[in-house]
Amino acid sequence: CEPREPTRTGMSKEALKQAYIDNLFFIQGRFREVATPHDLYMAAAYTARDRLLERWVRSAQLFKSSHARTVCYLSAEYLLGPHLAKTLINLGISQAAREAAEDLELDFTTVLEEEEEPGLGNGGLGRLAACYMDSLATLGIPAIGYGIRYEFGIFDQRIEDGWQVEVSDNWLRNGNPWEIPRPKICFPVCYGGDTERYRDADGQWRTRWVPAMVIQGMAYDTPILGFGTDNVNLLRLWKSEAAESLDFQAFNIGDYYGAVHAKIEAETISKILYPNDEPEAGKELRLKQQYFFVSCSMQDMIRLHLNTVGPLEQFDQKFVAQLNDTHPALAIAELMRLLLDEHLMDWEQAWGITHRTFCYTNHTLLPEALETWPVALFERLLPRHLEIIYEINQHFLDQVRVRFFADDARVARMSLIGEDGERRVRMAHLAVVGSHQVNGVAELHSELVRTTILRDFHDLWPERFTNVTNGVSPRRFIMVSNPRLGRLISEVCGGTGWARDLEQLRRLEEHADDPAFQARWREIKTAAKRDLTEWLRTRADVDLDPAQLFDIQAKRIHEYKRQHLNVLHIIRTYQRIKQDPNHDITPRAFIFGGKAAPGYFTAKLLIKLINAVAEVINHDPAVNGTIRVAFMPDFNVKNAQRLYPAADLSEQISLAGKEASGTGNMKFSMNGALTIGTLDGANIEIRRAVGAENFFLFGMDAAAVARRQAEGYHPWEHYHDDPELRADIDLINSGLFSHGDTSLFRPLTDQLINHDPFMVLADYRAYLEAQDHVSDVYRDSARWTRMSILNAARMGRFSSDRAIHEYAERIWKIAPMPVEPDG
Ligand code: 26Q
Repeated sequence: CEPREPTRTGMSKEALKQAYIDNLFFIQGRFREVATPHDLYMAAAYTARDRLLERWVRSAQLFKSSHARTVCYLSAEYLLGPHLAKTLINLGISQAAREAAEDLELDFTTVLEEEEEPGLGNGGLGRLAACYMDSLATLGIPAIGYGIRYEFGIFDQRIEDGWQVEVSDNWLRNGNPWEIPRPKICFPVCYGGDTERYRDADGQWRTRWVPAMVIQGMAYDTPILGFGTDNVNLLRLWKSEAAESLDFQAFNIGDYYGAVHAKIEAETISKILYPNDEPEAGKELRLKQQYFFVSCSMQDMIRLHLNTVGPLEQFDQKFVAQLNDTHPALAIAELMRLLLDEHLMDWEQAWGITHRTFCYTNHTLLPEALETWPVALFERLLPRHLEIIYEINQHFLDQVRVRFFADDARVARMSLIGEDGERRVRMAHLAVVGSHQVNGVAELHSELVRTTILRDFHDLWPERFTNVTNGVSPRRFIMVSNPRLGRLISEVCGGTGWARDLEQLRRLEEHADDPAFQARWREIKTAAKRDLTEWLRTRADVDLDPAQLFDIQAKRIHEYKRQHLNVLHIIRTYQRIKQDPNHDITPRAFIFGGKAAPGYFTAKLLIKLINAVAEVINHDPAVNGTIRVAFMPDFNVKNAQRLYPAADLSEQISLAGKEASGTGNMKFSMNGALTIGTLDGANIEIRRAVGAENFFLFGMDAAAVARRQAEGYHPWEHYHDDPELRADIDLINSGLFSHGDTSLFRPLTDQLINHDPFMVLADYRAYLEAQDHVSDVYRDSARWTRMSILNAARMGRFSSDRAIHEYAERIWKIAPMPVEPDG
């Protein structure tokens, strides 16, 4: 008889069944008859985890023995989404696991649904970090993702009476089977106090930081496996806790209350993710968080380096550190501090190493989103880092003065310290000065980075600037999210190789006009629309019809993203139906999803408006179900996976020049949605890839926006000149959507008519025309389906694998190190 496969590593259905039963028994202490859905999920998670760990250990051994150059991705956010389904796919045992579940009479889908996702991010930037971790492992590039293990991630969103209500996200409540605590990997992190000068053993003047408070960070590791490879990388998240020694000290002198208080204060630092996607003035805890994870991470990198390579002089040969926006930019000052003060290096050498280690990705041009911190706060919290930043600034500005003689205005503009009003540290300037490469996240965005916010820096160091257009993981956003489509693609491509080589999607093109293939394509779309309809029926109390055109806008609620432009189109369609019941309207379901920052009043009012409009339209007999409006509550990765496959039309309607890249645009298009969009962010590149004839373009481009703004923009002229626009805005204020309250939505409409900073009214007419075109094309099902297939077929470039390949080659100079399969 055949030898049995090892229970913890075997990949066959039989091995998985045995492992599952074992884990249910030995980890959860349960047998089938009494197991809760959570027990069943945990047993599945541990079954996958054992197989992950085996590959992880082999990866770690290889990387250690070969002194592999390693990418350290520094990000305050990781929006990972559920692990189980993705891990099974990457292990290549999705099918075997499903069959094992069937044999055990388990409902596989219910088991998967039981997982609580780690929502350790706000939106695009955090999700990008997760896609990049997935691609780093898939490409076999040794990497560590460093971040914060927030005890509470992004809030869960409920909708009550049409308003957003935030519910705390207690994601660790039932335990997290994917993380491995590392109590021995912990580092002290200091705050406050003063600095003092002293002479070292060689008689050199040195600085020592005498902090007021010390806490510690402890590592929690999550293994990240690539697809179709045995490479496993590490996501290392830090949890803050009281430094043990300090605890004891307080206890010894009898200050029990003080000791417990210190413990609580320490634990507060990694307690909760800030739910805003732009900085708020002077939030001290946020700065503490940033320094906390950056300090632990830099100390950990130095420890790893000393354990393997040795001399710190070679630090930048072992590591490259990518800053995901400015949130971790303090790492530059922290590495300098560690090299200067703790490892007694001289300035020039320390600066050389630091500068060669860091690279910086910018994700925004919005002035209100650029991070700056009051010098006074810095001085109080991080006095030593402020000194170091001053010294970096001095060296840097000397360089500027040499290059641009007697240009004081330029020096003031470029300084790391802003002097207009309250003195502030400019984190983007620190990031650029301390890095050897700076990139934007889409072609237009990178161009605008060079010519607007970082123009002076580009004048000084043009070679430092580059572009890497964002990408998304086809494993997550096709295979996991849309398995039906995944299977069809595998059939066309002859296997799952396309998921590692997304250019293979091109092979779909040959079938774009084949009626039989088109029919299958539509069936897949309709099935996904049915699934979503069913979900929304119970979760959002709305009845959609899968025959309708599913028109979806899902992203953070923000004025620059212009959800209100979408609402104006809905209201226009509604008025057309009311005015002429025989008006030939293409049936549509308008679907929204997205969270608003809890303190962002206008965004929350927009959610209320969408729900108020939904309430009226969905219950108006005159509409007769032709159009429907739905707000999907709690847009997170899990729910996003339900949306993308069901979309016919993807709304990417930000004001040109405002959306750095967008990544939802890519996820929709990969799933066969057509885009209605402006020439903003990556939309431009998506349109170029899929062909202008397969993209519904409208509105001003970034240059036209700049011209209009320079001329002086007067939104009320549009309001006065366009009777339909006026009627739409007036209907909002009529009280129809607010039980007669004519003032509820005034803040929104007044802003539009009088200020309209994102030029909604200027693009209104063009948007309506593009939407009418959409409606016409949708009626020609063969034409639409062809366009849909071509969209998916031409999205190869937008795989995060392509993006990571570019980072690895052009920026990090790092080669893959594949882990050979065992046996
Ligand atoms: C900063 C300081 C204090 C508190 C919060 C923040 C903060 C947190 C999150 C600032 C910004 C963010 C998130 C930004 C973000 O998600 N940007 C998006 O990044 C995507 C990936 O590059 C792009 O596709 C989007 O265009 C961009 O908006």
